Amino acid sequence: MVIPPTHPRYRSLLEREKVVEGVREGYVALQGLIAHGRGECFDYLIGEATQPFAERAIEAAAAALLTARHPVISVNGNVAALAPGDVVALAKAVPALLEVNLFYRTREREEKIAEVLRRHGAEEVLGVGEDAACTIPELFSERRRVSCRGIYVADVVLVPLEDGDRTEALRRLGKTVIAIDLNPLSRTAQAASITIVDNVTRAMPKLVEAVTRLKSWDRKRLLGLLRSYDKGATLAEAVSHIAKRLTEIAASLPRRGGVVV
Ligand code: PTJ
Repeated sequence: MVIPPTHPRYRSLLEREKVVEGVREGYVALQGLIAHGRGECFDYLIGEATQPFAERAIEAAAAALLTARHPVISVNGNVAALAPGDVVALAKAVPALLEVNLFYRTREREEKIAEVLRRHGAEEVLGVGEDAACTIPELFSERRRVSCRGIYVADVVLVPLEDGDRTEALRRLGKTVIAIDLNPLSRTAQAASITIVDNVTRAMPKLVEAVTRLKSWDRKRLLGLLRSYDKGATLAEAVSHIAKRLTEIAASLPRRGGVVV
């Protein structure tokens, strides 16, 4: 499908097409379309731009990744469709390991996602086939199967676009979880250690930028930045931002007395 760049919703339509293409190629779950629609709705409410609360979370996330002993980036179907190049660039910049971890796990999807990442320059992709031999306790979805060299032993895990159960299970294991989720009310957003309320397509390149910028900072300064990040306050700001925006939009809508016939 050809979308003219002049279309007012060009970027959004292009992203939708990428997810649809991922379904056609067999690596995005059908349910990924529904998840994407939910994301689009929240992006609309946020204003389809990275807001200051997201910028602050991105800085904290960069500090967490740079001070980690064993950072891992978890990749699912939607992320592979929407931001494969940025995910690989981030893994290289930190450096961090890449691991495929799927809610609707099939061997075929695992392999296809690893292939997409390799096409974008990834050298090693964990979590495919027998490599996902370790188990996250108390988690009953297919997400429980993880790489013994990756998420299982990670101290910091980046989970762009995630379901709440795994975030909670990873937190219970004492791991720092960084989530990217457009819905500030989701269980993932609430349970993560650091929540970036933004579109994965905008947040990922900004995260690569932040990691590159903060790389020259010493550990003490990075830990100071991390300590100053307040997740509760940042989420509250995201919700207030949406509420304020909607109130302003409602106030600006033209009012007419009665129905024009
Ligand atoms: O590839 P799999 O098998 O691991 O499955 C992936 C999906 C996304 C289908 C699975 O994890 C799922 O069902 O997720 P949920 O529970 O629908 O949650 C997805 C969350 O991501 C929702 O809170 C959405 O608002 C949010 N979201 C959707 N698109 C984006 C997003 N957040 C950031 N950027 C987006 N582009």
